[in-house]
Amino acid sequence: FEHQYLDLLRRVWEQGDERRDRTGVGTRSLFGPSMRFDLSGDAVPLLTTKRVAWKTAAREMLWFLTGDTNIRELVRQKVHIWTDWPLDRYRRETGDDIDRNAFEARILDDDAFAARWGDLGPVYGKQWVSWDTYVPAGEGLFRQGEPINQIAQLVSDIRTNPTSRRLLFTGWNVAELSGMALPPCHMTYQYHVAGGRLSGMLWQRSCDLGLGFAFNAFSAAMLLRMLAQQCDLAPGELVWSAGDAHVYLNHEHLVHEQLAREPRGRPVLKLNRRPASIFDYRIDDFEVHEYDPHPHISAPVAV
Ligand code: THF
Repeated sequence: FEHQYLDLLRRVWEQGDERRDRTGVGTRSLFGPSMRFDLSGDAVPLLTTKRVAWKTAAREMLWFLTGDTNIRELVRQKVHIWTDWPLDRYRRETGDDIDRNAFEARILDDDAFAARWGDLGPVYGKQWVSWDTYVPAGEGLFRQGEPINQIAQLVSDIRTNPTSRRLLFTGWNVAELSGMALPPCHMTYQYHVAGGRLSGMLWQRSCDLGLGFAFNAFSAAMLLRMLAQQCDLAPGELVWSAGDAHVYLNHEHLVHEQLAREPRGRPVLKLNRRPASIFDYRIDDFEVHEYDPHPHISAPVAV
C-alpha cells in the first residue's frame, strides 16, 4: 500500500498547485485522490518509510470515542498533537507568551485553567457520540432532544442491517462548525458489508500528507478493526479519499527523505481482547507486530 502513498506524495510535490493556505505556511495541493488498502490478514496501513507514533494515533482515536473534546486527557497520556491549537488561542487572547511545556503543565494541574483553555469546542468526539438535537415544541419553539450517539447507532446498524447504504457517521455538524478549534478534516466514515467482511471508506476534506495522513490512515484502520470485531466480521478493505490533499512547503525535507527510502516489511495490527462494547477498548488491547520502519522524520505542524 505504501507505494500508493509515496506516489501521491511525489505527485502532489511535483504537480500540485502551489497556494497560500489558512495557516500562512503555504502548500502544494491536488484535489480528489484516493487509495485502497487490503486489511485482510490483520494488515494495517502503517507507514514504514518513517517511524509513526501509532500508539499516539491509537490514543487519539480512543479519546474521540469517549466523546471528550478537552486536550487534558491527551496531555495526561503524553499525547501532544492537539496542544498547539488551544495554546495558540491562549496566547492570542491573553497576550501571555507562555511556552508549550508550561501551558501543558497548567492544563494538567489547574482544573479551572483546563476547563477554560483546554477545550477544542464541539469537535470529533462530541459529534461522534453526542450530536445535539433539537425537536419541535410548537409555534417556532424547539427544545433539546436526546443527543445522538452515531457510533453506537453504527454498531447496531452494522449488526442488524448489514446491507444498509447508510452505515456512516460524520463530524461535520454544520451548525456547530464555528465553535470548533478546527472543523473536522477526517469528516465522514462509511462502511459496507459483503461476504462476511467489513470494508470502510474515509473521506477527508483536507489531508496534510506529511503529518496527518499517517495518523488518519492508521486510526481509520484501527476503528474498522474494532467495528469488525464487535460485529463478528472479518476486515475487508479501507478506501481512503481526500478533497484537498496537500504537502506543506516546510515539509520539503520530509518529501525528499521519504521518497528516497524503500518501504520495508508488512506491519500487522492485533487486537488481543474482545471488549464488551466499542466504547470499552483500552490502549493495551492493541499491538503492532512486524514493524521495522526507517527512522522518524520530524516536521513542523501548521496551526
Ligand atoms: N493540522 C495540520 N496542519 N496537520 C495535521 O495533520 C492535522 N491533524 C490534526 C488537526 N489539525 C492538523 C492534528 N493531528 C501531529 C500528528 C497529528 C496531528 C497533529 C500533529 C504531529 O506532529 N505528528 C508528529 C509527531 C508525533 C508525536 O507526537 O509523536 C509526527 O512526526 O508524526 C490531522 O488529523
